Amino acid sequence: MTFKVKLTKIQELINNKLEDLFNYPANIYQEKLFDSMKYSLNSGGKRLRPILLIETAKLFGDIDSEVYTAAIAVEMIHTYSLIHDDLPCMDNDDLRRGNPTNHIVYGVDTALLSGDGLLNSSYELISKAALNSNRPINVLKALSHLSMRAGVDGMIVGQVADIESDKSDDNTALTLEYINLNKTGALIEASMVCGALINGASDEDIEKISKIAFNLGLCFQLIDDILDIEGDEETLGKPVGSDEKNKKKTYPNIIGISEVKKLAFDLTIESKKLLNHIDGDTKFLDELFDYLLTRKY
Ligand code: GRG
Repeated sequence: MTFKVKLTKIQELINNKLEDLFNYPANIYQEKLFDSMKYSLNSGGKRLRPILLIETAKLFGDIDSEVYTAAIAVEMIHTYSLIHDDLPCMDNDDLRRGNPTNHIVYGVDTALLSGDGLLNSSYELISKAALNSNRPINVLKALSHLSMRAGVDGMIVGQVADIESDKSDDNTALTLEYINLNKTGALIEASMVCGALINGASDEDIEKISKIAFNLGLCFQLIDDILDIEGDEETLGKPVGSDEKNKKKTYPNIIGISEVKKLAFDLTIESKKLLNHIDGDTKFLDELFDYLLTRKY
């Protein structure tokens, strides 16, 4: 099976699992909330984080229901972060994946609450999976790691640093690295590490996976910055040039676009080398890292 076929298959599997969420009988208030949550969950993301979680878990064991649950939960957290990131008090974006953003369709109040709903439901799903698991400690370790990386020691502090740095004249590469490692890298790291934790990887392997994933997270943000300059609006599903318009501090602004491309390439090579030191079939992840380096959206 080619990489592209395998990628599509796993994306379809994740999409099916996401479509099964929030379909239970709802009262009239939940109905609007669930519609809003489902609107953003099922609007065509690449599903990178759940794919990373599942494929990392595969390196250390079989894929049982706990792995799928954590994968779905990570995508729910990612979706919440995008809904909140698009709000008028944050980036104030009208388009995401080619569709109107959640608050444009459902209003700012519902969009805010549907993000909150997705975040809480993600933790509810994983904690219930732990209660029903024959390896509850592994699942709880994953929950603990994920909540740390998605929270005030990860994604949220990355967002705060981003907002604060926009208000200041601090534009050092070091500040930008802190922002990107936390805002974007933390959830990517958590995805891979949670897959490894659930399947009982050793501390040594967890450390390697964490390093690989942080590299990948940084590279992912660099490519995002490049696409905001050189990307195609239709393919991206959002306007290009928004970093420039919003006077964002980005790597291309600080070190120039050709240096950014070189850095992204080097980070990918480094991740692939580290991946080589993990036992198990790493072929798909290796190809995924190449795909992420050359992605167009
Ligand atoms: C708590 C009020 C409040 C807000 C939270 C934490 C946060 C807002 C935002 C940070 C998350 C964020 C938008 C990070 C940027 C990462 C990024 C490049 C996202 C796009 O990821 P893709 O390309 O998206 O994987 P798809 O569309 O494929 O799912």
